Amino acid sequence: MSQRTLVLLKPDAVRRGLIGEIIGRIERKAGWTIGALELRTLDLGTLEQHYAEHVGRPFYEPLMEFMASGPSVALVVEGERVVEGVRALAGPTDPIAAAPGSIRGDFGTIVRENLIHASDSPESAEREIKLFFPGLV
Ligand code: RTP
Ligand code: MG
Repeated sequence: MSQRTLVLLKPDAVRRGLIGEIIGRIERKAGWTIGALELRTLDLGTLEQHYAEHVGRPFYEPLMEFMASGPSVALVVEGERVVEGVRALAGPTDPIAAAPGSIRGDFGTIVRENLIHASDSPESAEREIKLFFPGLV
């Protein structure tokens, strides 16, 4: 089943020079393609909408500050089961619990600075794609 998902390479991934490494892993999956891609420092308005589900949680404010701390790379990935697939490549939220071989497992240590965001459902993906790439059909 072909799908789309919204992926963010977070500011830690960009600062650490891991854009190529992470996009390379996504790109090498058979049949997956990149439908849109942009380097951008995310503004608080966009981030408030993106992380609306986390308002009020203790990690919300530091998360917003971190996500606005430098450029991120936003991309749309298209292909067979990409929603589940990119989250599998990323690994679980806590990088220490993430298996080696996953992006977070290979490169992360801090829960907040876990390198990558990927939509958690096809419905979230469509909402997030509209938010980050309003011109994309
Ligand atoms: P994401 O939304 O970024 O793809 O990550 P996720 O689904 O794996 O994790 P989620 O629960 O949606 O949390 C969003 C992001 O908030 C940061 N976080 N910090 N306890 C903490 O300090 C904490 N918990 C979550 C992470 O950056 C996480 O990806
Ligand atoms: Mg999430």
